[in-house]
Amino acid sequence: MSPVSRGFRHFRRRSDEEAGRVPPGQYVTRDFPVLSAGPTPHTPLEDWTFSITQGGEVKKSWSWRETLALPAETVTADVHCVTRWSKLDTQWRGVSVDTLLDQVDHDALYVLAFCDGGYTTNLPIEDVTGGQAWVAYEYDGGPLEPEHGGPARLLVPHLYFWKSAKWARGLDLRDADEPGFWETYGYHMYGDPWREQRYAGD
Ligand SMILES: Nc1nc2c(c(=O)[nH]1)N[C@H]1C(S)=C(S)[C@@H](COP(=O)(O)O)O[C@H]1N2
Ligand SMILES: [Mo]
Repeated sequence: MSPVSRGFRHFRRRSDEEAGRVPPGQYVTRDFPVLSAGPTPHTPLEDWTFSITQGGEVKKSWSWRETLALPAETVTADVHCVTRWSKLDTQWRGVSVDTLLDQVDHDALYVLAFCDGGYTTNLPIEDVTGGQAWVAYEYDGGPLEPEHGGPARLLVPHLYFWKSAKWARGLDLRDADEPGFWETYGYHMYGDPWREQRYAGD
């Protein structure tokens, strides 16, 4: 077989594989677009904490050093933005949300992630536990860049990427599912890319 058709077969195989990994209405990009609703915050690491809160009370809080000292995981995941780009095989390192919530006694059903800059997003507890969500502080083997949410962001790759809150500073435990920033503006409360839950009513 000629090198040309071998190259073609290789291309076909990869696009077939990608097709099964790309949710409906999405296209694959190799860029890493920046989508931020406001300016990039620059909180000094000595002032940074990640907190689990409930009813206005801090139940547990980790400094930057304490966060780095927690067991870390390397994660490879596909991410899907509601503006229709998907990025395959993104590589992250961070702390599983399980590791954080294991240190807190609670029976909450939802969390509202909160961030420097005021962004929030709501998630069911079921979707941030069971090895599905991380507080990520490395991307592609280096520190997470400020534009992409550094020093640390939430990573919840099985939901649309707006749920992966950048500059995350904590999770507020909730009994009820209350909309966050984009959800208040009509984005879907849950945001499953495979069911195209882009906007309320999808
Ligand atoms: N704090 C904060 N987190 C955020 C956003 C934001 O505006 N502020 N945008 C969300 C949206 S809509 C997307 S698609 C991703 C974009 O992440 P990126 O800029 O690293 O691509 O971050 C999400 N997390
Ligand atoms: Mo987005």
